[in-house]
Amino acid sequence: MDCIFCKIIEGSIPSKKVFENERIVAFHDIQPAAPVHILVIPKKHIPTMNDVTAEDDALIAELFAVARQIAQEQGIAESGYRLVNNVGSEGGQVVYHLHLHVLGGAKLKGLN
Ligand code: IU
Repeated sequence: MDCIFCKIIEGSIPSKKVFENERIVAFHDIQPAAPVHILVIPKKHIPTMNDVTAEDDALIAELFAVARQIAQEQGIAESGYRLVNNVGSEGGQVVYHLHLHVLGGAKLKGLN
């Protein structure tokens, strides 16, 4: 499959993984936009949030649970952080494999 995140999941493209189980992988973003910038992705290839179905409810809940755990492990849970999911071209999505950005470690600008 011609998907960069699927290749990261299978290990043919290296990444700095911080979490992995049977369903989810998390790794450091290669171009961090904040002191902490980790991507949390399902192993299932879902292109965008628009492609999520009710069948994925448990998976999406787990994605958020893993993001919460990572924020705690990275020491940004108490100070605060941002979870971002870009959807489609006007949403700024570049990689068409569903991912949650976990951003923190500094006062984040924008959106408020
Ligand atoms: P977006 O939400 O699709 O715009 O975010 C894609 C992110 O994936 C972006 O922050 C990139 O820096 C990041 N990324 C990566 O970590 N490793 C890669 O090989 C590629 C993109 I391509």
